[in-house]
Amino acid sequence: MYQQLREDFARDGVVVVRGLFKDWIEPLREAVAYNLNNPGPLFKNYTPQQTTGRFLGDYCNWSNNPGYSAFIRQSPVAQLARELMGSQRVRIFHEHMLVKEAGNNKPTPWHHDAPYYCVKAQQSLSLWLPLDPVARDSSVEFVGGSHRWGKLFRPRKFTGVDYDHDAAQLETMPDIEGHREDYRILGWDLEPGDAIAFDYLTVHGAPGNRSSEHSRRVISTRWLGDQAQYVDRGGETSPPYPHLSGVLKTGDPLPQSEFPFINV
Ligand SMILES: O=C(O)CCC(=O)C(=O)O
Repeated sequence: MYQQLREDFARDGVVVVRGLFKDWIEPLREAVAYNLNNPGPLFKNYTPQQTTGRFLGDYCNWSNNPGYSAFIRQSPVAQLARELMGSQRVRIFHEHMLVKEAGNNKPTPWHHDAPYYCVKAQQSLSLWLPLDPVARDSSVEFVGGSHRWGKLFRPRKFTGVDYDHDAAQLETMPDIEGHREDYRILGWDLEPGDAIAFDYLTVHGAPGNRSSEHSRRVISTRWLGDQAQYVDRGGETSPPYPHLSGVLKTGDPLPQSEFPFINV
């Protein structure tokens, strides 16, 4: 089952996985409802000016949210991540809830995730798992093969503003939206149970939620393979891990207590 997916993932840096998570949709909907009712310390409204059609996010709550924990430890996600990354072992970095309410008109800017993170890894994978049907024109989309560009672009907040520090003087993301025809853009219609796996280096973005009827509720879980090292990015990271900064230095192994390997 995994061989074709693994080849596609290696070539494109992104792959759609159909139907694997059907049994996890109801439990994850409950887990997201719990999260929205009990926001974590890092909860964000990326659309503070809006009262409807908001874009809400939260992350790093999985160990306090039984539904997220069960998904991470008991669903097929860890095995899928290991197979696609081709690693011996698989560890959780964090989960990220991303809810775009009906009628949301806020695109998620084109970006890739690696430069936001306090981690460097050869093997990485995020699984973007929608809990509602998502039409192609409301779905996250990717530049096929961009994980192999050999570039790191300056992080941009989901509010659309660039990070104010840039210790590494990273490149600015090209204007992909303005030149879509120059890129191999991949995206899919998704039903609950489907998911998209992508490398931390793969460039991606998302339009607003064009559905006027339902939210686009998503859980992205972020995974790492055998070798993953802490990186001091010289300033803000997303997620922030203030308790690790100053304790770990670039090149240190990640602590198992915070980013455990998951049995598969
Ligand atoms: O859901 C979105 O709008 C963006 C998702 C994303 O950037 C991610 O999961 O890394």
